[in-house]
Amino acid sequence: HAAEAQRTDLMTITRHVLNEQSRHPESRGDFTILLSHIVLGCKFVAAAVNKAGLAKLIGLAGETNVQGEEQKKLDVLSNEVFVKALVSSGRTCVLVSEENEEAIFVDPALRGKYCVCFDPLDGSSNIDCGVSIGTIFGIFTWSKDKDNVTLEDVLQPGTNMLAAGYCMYGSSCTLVLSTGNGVNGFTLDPSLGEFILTHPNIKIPKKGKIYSVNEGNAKNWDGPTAKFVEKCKYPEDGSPPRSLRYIGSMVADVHRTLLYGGIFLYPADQKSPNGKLRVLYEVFPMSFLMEQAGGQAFTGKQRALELAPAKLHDRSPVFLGSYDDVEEIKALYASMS
Ligand code: AHM
Ligand code: MG
Repeated sequence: HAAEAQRTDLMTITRHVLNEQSRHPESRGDFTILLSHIVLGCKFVAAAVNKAGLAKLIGLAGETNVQGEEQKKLDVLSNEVFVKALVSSGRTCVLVSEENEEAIFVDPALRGKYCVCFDPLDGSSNIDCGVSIGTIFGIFTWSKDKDNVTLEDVLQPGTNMLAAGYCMYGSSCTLVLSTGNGVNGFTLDPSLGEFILTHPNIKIPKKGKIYSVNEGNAKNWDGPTAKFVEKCKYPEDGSPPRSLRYIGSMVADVHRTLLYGGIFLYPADQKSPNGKLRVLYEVFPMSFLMEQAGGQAFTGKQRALELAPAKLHDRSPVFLGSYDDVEEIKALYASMS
C-alpha cells in the first residue's frame, strides 16, 4: 500500500522554498539562505525547549525586557541564537526583536537586503509548565540599499511584507511559512533534523466553531468585543454556542485557529487601549498568514496589514481567523462605533 510504504521522496523546507524560487528566475537564492538560518534558530530553540527542565535552563535570568516583564533565561538564549544566525546569514540589514528595545543594524560588511522582525520565544509565561510556545517572524526588504538603511526600512505597513511564519514548540515542532503564495506547514523530523512538508497549502475553514480570547479582561472590553463574545455563548440565530479555547500562547492559539477554524482575539480594553500584541512581530506575521490561508485580520478599525507602525514596539488590537467570523466582528464595529 503506497500510503504505508516508507516515504523516500522527502519535501524538506529548503527544497520547497527552492521550488518556489524557481518561479522567479531573477532570484539568487538569498531568501533560501536567509530561511535556512531562521530554520537553524528554530531547531536550536526546539532542542533547548525540550531539554529546558533537564538542563536547568528555566527560571529567571534576572533581566527585564522592553515591556518591563521579567525575562526567562530561555528567552535570552533564543534571542541570542536568532540574532547571531540572522546576522551571520549575510542577508539581513535590520533586525527587530521583542527582546531588544532598539533595532539592530547589521554591520555594513555583512548586510543583505532583508529586514527581519521577530519574537524569538513568544508565550514565555508558558515555559515553566511545559505548554506550547513559539517563534514568530516577518520579513521585509530594504527600500534603498545597504548604505541607506534606516528605521523606516522596518516601519513599513504589513502589506509590504514579503514572507512570514512561526515555529511552534509543541507536542511536535511545526514551522508554518508563507512567502506570499499560500501557507505551508512543516514538521521537524527529529531523526533527520529536517522540517518536512506535512501541511501543504493550508486553508482556514471559512467559518469556525471556536473563539479564543482572554475572558478575564471582559470587564474592560469595548461594546463590539463584548457583544461578539456574548453572541459566541448565546447565539441569536439558533446555532449552537461556540467552544472557547485559550492557551495564552499566540503561536499555539493561532495555529489551532488556522487548522480548525474560528477566531482569535486580543482586543483593546480600557487598561490597554492598543491591546497587548506587538504590530511588527506578532500582529503582522499572523495577519499575513491568515490572509494567505483565506482568512482575515482586523484591528477594530481597519485591515491589520494596513497599519503603519510609528515605533518598533507599537501594539494593536487584533481579531483574526476564519473569513466569516472576522466579517461578524467587522459588522459589529461598523454598527456599534
Ligand atoms: P509575550 O510576548 O510576553 O510572551 O506575550 C505575548 C503573549 C501571546 O503569546 C499571547 O497571545 C498573549 O501574550 C496572552 O496574553 P494574556 O496573558 O494577557 O492573555
Ligand atoms: Mg514574547
